[in-house]
Amino acid sequence: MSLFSPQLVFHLAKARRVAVLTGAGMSAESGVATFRDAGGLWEKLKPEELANFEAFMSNPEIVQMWYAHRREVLNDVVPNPAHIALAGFEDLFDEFTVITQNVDGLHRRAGSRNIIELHGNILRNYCVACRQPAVDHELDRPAPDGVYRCAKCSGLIRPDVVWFGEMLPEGAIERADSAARTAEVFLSVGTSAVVYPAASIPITARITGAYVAEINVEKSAIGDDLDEVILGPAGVVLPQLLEAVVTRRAQ
Ligand code: BJW
Ligand code: ZN
Repeated sequence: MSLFSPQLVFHLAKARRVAVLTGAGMSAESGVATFRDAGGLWEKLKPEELANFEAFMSNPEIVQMWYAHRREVLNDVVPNPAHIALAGFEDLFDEFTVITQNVDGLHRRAGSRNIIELHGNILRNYCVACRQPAVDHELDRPAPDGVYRCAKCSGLIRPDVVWFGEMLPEGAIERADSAARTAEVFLSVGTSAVVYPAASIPITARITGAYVAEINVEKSAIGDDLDEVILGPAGVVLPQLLEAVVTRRAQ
């Protein structure tokens, strides 16, 4: 039996503009830990307490170490079938936008081109004092006090990600909002949909007329407000959905 409805395949087969919001569940099958699931990155620490600027300033070495560890994990992982299927979807529509909350860069590595990174990218770093981007070798050699510092001004180096209470990158939410408003079909994949403004994007798409489906191993906080909830791993559902749409188009 099919995991998704014939309506979803029908809408995707005739759509010209499609957008997708992705979250940590998208990269779970690559071996990247999610935030809020059991065994996730924040099982023991409350996200709102760890991922903020004040936490970084009071404990820079711990926060830097945590991000350095996550960058190392990324060296050893590859995009999974869910990322690859989304990259394949891009060729089917006039406009296909991947709006991601993920900071891992796996969509680009899988071949997606039209990507909006709402929460930044963990592979970029910059100095909190002079705002200059840090070059990789500055992160290879920690300072004697165990903290990564800027080679130019000795300011603290932080990842170019968005913490709680911080603004999203310039223009990112506007571009995402516009993709949601013009989309005929919108997919919300692997996100718990508890962090805003990202969680409001599928709702915007639905209010402005898109058919909105969620793909998740369990229903998210916004699942009840969408047209369809597909329960299953993204790496299984998305390749099947892509195949169904390509087949339907060929008929
Ligand atoms: C699978 C699977 C498989 C597992 N297949 N699925 C409106 C209302 C209330 C509060 C606010 C509001 N607007 C703003 C706020 C405040 C705040 C906020 O949202 N707070 C809430 C907690 C209530 N938002 C902000 O502060 C944002 N900034 C902002 O609004 O700026 C304007 C402003 C400035 C100043 C004052 C006021 C306003 C910024 C939010 C930044 C979030 N940053 C983080 C950290 C990034 C860096 C890092 O990576 O370390 O982003 S938090 C963390 O959560 C990360 C994620 O991108 C984000 C979302 O998590 P995600 O992706 O959904 O992961 P999980 O783990 O929660 O869920 C995984 C899902 O996958 C689960 O559902 C699984 O079931 C599923 N899954 N395996 C499919 N194989
Ligand atoms: Zn500096």
